Amino acid sequence: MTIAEPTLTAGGPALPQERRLVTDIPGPRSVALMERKHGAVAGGVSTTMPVYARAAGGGVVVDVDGNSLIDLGSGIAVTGVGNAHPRVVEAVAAQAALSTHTCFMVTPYEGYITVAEALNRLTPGDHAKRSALFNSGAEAVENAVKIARAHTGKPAVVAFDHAYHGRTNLTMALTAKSMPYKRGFGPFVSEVYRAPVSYPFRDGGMTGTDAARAAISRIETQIGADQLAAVIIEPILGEGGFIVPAEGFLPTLAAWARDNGVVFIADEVQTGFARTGRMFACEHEGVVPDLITTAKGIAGGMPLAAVTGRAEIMDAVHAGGLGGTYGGNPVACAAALAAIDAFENDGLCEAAERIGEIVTRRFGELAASDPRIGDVRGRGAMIAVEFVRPETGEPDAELARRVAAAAHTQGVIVLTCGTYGNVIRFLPPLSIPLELLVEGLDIVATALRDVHTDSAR
Ligand code: PLZ
Repeated sequence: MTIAEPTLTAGGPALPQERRLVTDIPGPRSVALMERKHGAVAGGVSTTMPVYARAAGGGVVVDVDGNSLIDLGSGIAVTGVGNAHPRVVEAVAAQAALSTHTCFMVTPYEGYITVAEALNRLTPGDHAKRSALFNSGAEAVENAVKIARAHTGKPAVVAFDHAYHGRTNLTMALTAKSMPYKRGFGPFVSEVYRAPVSYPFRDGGMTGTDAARAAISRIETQIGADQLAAVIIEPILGEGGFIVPAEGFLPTLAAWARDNGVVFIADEVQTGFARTGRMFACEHEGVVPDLITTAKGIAGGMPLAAVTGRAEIMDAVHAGGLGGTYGGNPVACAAALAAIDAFENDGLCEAAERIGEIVTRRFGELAASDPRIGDVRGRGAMIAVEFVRPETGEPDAELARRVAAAAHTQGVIVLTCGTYGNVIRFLPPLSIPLELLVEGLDIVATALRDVHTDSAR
């Protein structure tokens, strides 16, 4: 079988925005690649779908067999501007033709500074800021902790129940969930402590301020503010299940941190860059973090990450104390500038809000008649559905897994998440055509209905 080449436009693949299945999922070429993977790639690196991508753009991923799949995952919240966005592709090509790497620590270049300026301008708060660039979310988080320690001279860091901050040694310690992220990989670093978070669906409707007071009490009794460099929190806890803390939780925690000389770090790696309908999720409650970590959406799919924060905190580190060979690579910076331009000027916050309304309405209506849907929550283009056993309210991970698997075979890329694995999350590209979004949601809803009828339980 021959597969039609995608038409190449000025910058990227102009793919028909449709779901089109021409083979079973996975098709024969994907099956063959999966066999090669088993022989060549470390077994610890697993894939959500057994389908190999060839091209992607708008709201679709086209696989090696020519199937066009609806993308409700954005490569885990990365391609907010759309995959292979034409202006990103153009910027990448132009920069790559000039230089692919010189190392900012050796012979620096303007793009890095322009990205830092953009981040200083766009992140919450109008105080003086500085930024430093890295390669991945985990690396940004590690550096935020280093900076907070250098500034405060204190050792301890608090992370929260259900948190996800990465897979490196320090960030594994910050991440809450053992399987698959931590099990067997210890020992972990010391001076990382965990506090309870507000989880409205599972904490009996505690108010945000009460939940924050409980966390603060834990911190004060078990650590002490005089030992604590930083608290780090995702404004919406992503991998943990798209948990939106009750109103008041984040502002109360941020105010306590400010009053106690503790650096408040917002990990916006997943929530950042228009994903939640605002440029940053902290804005929904007017929270101004001292430091903010970003990655994922920042560069339209190129690896780039950043720590941005108060100038006096960022500048506490001695010269040469921050860096890395590739951090702020010029091609990644060029991609980021094109992506940031799209986030600011292409109405992507509004697009995220529209997506959120559609997903919330669809699953909110279903929830009214389907008691297996315990909760529908999130903001903007970051909405999740939490599945439960109706009799007990216990998490139903098997249902989430089966619904996702059924959607996958129908050509819809959808991801699960959650500490208990019982959450399906929707993270479409903000540029997805809305008809395609609706079709994808229909398929997930049908999968849910059918799992019901053929369920042995
Ligand atoms: N902080 C809030 O969501 C990455 C992880 C997928 P990296 N989330 C996706 C997986 O299974 O590895 C993430 C995040 C938040 C930090 C990170 C880490 O970002 O770019 O994956 O290092």
